[in-house]
Amino acid sequence: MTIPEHTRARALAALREQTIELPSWAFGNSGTRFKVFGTPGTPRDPFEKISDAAQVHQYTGIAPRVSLHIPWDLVDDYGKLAAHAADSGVAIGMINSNLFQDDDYKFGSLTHPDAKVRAKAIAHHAECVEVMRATGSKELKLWLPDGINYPGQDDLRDRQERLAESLQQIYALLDDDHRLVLEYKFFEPAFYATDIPDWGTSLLHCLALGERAKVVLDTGHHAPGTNIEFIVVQLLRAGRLGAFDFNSRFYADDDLMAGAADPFQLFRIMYEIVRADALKPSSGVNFMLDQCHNVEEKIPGQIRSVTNVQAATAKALLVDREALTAAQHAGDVLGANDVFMDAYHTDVRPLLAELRESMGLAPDPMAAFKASGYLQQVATDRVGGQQAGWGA
Ligand code: PSV
Ligand code: MN
Repeated sequence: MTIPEHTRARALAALREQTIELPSWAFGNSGTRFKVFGTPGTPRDPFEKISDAAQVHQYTGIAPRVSLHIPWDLVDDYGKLAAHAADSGVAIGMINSNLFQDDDYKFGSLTHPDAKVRAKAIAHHAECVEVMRATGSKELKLWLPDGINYPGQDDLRDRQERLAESLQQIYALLDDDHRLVLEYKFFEPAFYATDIPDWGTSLLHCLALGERAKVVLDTGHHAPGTNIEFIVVQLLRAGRLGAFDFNSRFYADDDLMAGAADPFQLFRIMYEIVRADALKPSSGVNFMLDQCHNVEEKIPGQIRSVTNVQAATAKALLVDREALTAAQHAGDVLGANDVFMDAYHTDVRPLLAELRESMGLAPDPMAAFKASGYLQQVATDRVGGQQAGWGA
């Protein structure tokens, strides 16, 4: 499609406002349960992870925040870490708690039958809130591995009651300008029954907590064939879509680069965002990546993911909404589908190059990053020490 001038101007303005948050853990080593492959130059501490994240922002111009995971990003002085982020041109975003790597959580964390274990898991969130205060972060993000593997292993309903009570205590720890965002995932590590398996369960708990509790939608956390954009619509209608964790899945929770497996799905999701005018930062939806780069270079992997989300957004902004509504109301099934697909099939690369140049950036972020020599530099500089991974 040739892009009409007013659509182009509107799209460019909206794209200039878009921001995408990066996960600190994407810059550390990760792998499968079979093997973790190290890469020369991988960060050894949270400071180096932030330096790498800042590279993604430097070349894309739309990734100004880095999400931390505690205790993976444990440091002595969070003020110093926030200052390092600011010096590097980025800010600290969400603080993710970790309820999945402690022996005490074998049978659950916030849902554990033993009140002492639940108290420990709640206290971990008090620590995370302190990190929020020290770094200026406004969002506490929770994902629970809690669940059971066998029917009868624990009482499904009691676990929900314990969860509701634990969440209330965590919510009470927050400052007035803090938000709690609650992620769901249909299975893994629990296989029979997960305590927050779906958006409905997360939403119910958020509604019980209060206005500042919202749902996190991780695109990899659904059964194959799930219509994710429908969930986006419902959560936006309820005013409870807090954040995305973008990534791609082929089989389960693969955590591959966003837009790699199904760029059309990403477009459909972003269309619902645009449709609800939820793109701008004031909408309260945090567009985050939650990914692992097991075999590809990490900084380029993040750049690719950011630009894939950006491209899907650009296409969503090109949908001729008037023509679409007219076709929908006229019962013109194929006409409506044409309008939708026309936007999807548009090559937005020239538009994005124009956007970047207007922001003082190189038109091709990947090429510019590669030409900078940063990867070679860190591979030479970062010798010795322990490369960061999924551990404190
Ligand atoms: C769980 O699978 C999850 O999606 C949560 O967001 C965790 O915090 C994250 O992965 C770690 O990558
Ligand atoms: Mn996630």
